[in-house]
Amino acid sequence: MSRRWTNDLTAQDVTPERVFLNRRQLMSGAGALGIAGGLAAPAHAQELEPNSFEDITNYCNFYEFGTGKSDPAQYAEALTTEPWTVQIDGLVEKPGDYSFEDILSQMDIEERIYRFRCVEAWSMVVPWNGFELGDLLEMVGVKPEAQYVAFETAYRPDEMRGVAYPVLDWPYVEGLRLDEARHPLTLMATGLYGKPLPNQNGAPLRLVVPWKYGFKSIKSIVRITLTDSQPPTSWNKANAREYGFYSNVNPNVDHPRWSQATERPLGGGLLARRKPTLMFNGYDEVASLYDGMDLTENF
Ligand SMILES: Nc1nc2c(c(=O)[nH]1)N[C@H]1C(S)=C(S)[C@@H](COP(=O)(O)O)O[C@H]1N2
Ligand SMILES: [Mo]
Repeated sequence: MSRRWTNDLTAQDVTPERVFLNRRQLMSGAGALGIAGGLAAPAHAQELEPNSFEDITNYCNFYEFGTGKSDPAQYAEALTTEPWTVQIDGLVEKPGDYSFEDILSQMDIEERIYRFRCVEAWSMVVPWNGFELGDLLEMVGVKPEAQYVAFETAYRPDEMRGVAYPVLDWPYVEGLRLDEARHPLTLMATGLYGKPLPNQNGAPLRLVVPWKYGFKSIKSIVRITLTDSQPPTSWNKANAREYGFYSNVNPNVDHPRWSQATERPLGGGLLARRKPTLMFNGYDEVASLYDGMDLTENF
């Protein structure tokens, strides 16, 4: 398959792996409940202080393993990722249960260095390994009536201690419009920093949509369904006022509880200055997908 997209970022731009990992390893007393998110975000989340590095760095989540800051790193080990099967169904020509190995053998794995921006205001640059979701959709054959792609995370009470708590409506679900899903930037990630995905980052297969906020990147995917209607998404179900279906990075639209105009790059030191957040996280090539849409209404 030919390359349809080229990195503009290089190894020099990458957030050091140590910083990436420390997001979760650092412990902190500040409550993180609901920060994916922000179901019950503490009021100070809007003004992350330079000294609360732990707050910033641990805001990334895998709530199936708990809402505590160190929970995913501590408990995601329990997830069995081999064997792994992805059910692909709905409006496709070749529905079925596809083994992860089978998918891998048919896809082109490449490295993509992407900017990643979380709704809580921090940002980083992550080298992912993966394949284009568009290639997978091509493999299974999308029927003409399909307009959206729905994703579902594994739901395994025996392995996921966090699903015992109704913090979200399990299983975690996400969705994309079909044109967003087919865009060459949209990646199914299988690794990061040159290694297979750690469980806490969504092994063995997770979504990465670099022009959208981090919570769109659904982890440990077991089902992909092509539909003709807009699928539900976990954070929208939890708090529709704060999290819309589109979730495009948009400095012009404030989150109800904080501005989204700036971000704090991780790895620039604890006192790293905030910088302006770019529309679509700087990925201007997706702007045409939203021509004629009111992005304040469709946030
Ligand atoms: N299944 C599932 N996927 C999820 C989440 C989750 O809780 N469960 N959290 C989301 C949020 S809020 C973020 S910011 C990203 C974090 O990804 P990372 O930890 O690999 O950086 O995963 C997203 N995907
Ligand atoms: Mo998040």
